[in-house]
Amino acid sequence: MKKALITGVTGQDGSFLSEFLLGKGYEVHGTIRRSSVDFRERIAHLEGDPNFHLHYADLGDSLSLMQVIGKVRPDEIYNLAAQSHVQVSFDSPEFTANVDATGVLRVLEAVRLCGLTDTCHIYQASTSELYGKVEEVPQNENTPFHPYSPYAVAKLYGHWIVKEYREAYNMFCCSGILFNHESERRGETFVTRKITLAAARIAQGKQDKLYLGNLSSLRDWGYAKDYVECMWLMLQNDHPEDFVIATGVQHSVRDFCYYAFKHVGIELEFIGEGAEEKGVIKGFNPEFSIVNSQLSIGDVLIEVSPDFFRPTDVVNLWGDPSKARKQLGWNPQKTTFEELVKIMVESDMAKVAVERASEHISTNLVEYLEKGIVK
Ligand code: NAP
Ligand code: G4F
Repeated sequence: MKKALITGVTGQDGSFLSEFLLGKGYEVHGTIRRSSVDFRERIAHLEGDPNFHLHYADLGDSLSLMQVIGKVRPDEIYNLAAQSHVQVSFDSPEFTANVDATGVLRVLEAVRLCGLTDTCHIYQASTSELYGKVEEVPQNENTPFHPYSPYAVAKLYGHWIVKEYREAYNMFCCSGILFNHESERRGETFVTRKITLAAARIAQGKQDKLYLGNLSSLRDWGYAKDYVECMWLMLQNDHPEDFVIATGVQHSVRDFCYYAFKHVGIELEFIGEGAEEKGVIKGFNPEFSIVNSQLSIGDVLIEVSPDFFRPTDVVNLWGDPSKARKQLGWNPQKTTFEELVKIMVESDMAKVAVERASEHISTNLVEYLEKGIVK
């Protein structure tokens, strides 16, 4: 039975990759960090699987990495752990560098020091943010990098140190240059999930407005569940090579809003420009039952807030996945943009409905307790 170690197993990609590898018959090991609150929501359903094991380790702590890698002796390592939020990297640049740059070095060195140089295949989570202030559109494996945030600069070190260890020590280590990939498990402060949650809350009367930053920013958004397959394919390849993983289709943040609200039955139009731009209700689709009866045509649902502008913003990411399609046989269009938005919106509509139901139950319970109906 093959053994895989996933750093960052509690994250969006770590949870999908765990499911994928368990489905392929792997023994899956994941690293977790101690937290004062429950942080294992995304992998809770896997705990109890006899082939799924968790270990404490931190990318800032070489000894913990040596311990887990030495104990598990994995055939494959997927280094997904990172401070992954670009805007947060401006507030915590040193922490981001320690985890996203030096952390990669610690993983590689731990593999070497544990005597696994010749046997262990390593996947590094590189990013389209490396293209940053883009020098070419669309971007492929040969496009020059121009990182444009503390996050991207740290990830660039991770990318190059992987290449260095591949060449210096002949290790099977490679980087997937992944463009944005989203899902119903995406962190709630990334723009897509922020939008789908807001659309669900607004439709169900739990939120009035959505405040966003740059609406014109362009991204190549794919479905995380499809992308983890490509990580695995890269480690089954004959040679360690880097690949761009993307859909090849580009949309703006504004488009994402339009389609997310469309999937709850609200047609939006955008009026005004720059910081004055607003997303306004143009109409309703009668096929959807909107719980929020307070909404009317002309209501402003989206406004721009400078709080979400970045000191430097990456505004034109568009990937060319031709190499992955040809060499790995991977299908970049398995889930289309509209399907992705629909998956996310439907999941958030259900989540908000459950929250509303539990609020309703607890409100009634308080009332019944007060009236002595329930003791
Ligand atoms: P995510 O949901 O933010 O998950 C990040 C994971 O890293 C979490 O499990 C987190 O653990 C862990 N982590 C953070 N700091 C750590 C540390 N010091 N030591 C050990 N673990 C640590 O990110 P994701 O979207 O799944 O992305 C996975 C990887 O792909 C990241 O490296 C990200 O930078 C990269 N990437 C993502 C995208 C994308 O669009 N999603 C695109 C390109 C590249 P806690 O749960 O304990 O915080
Ligand atoms: O959703 P985002 O925060 O993702 P970003 O910055 O592209 O980073 C994600 O994708 C990278 C791959 O390219 C990963 F490496 C990284 O780990 C992460 O997963 O922002 C997307 C765009 C940006 O241009 C941002 O300025 O949306 C714009 N945006 C507009 N309003 C907003 C908002 N972003 C966020 N998070 N919140 C807003 O209110």
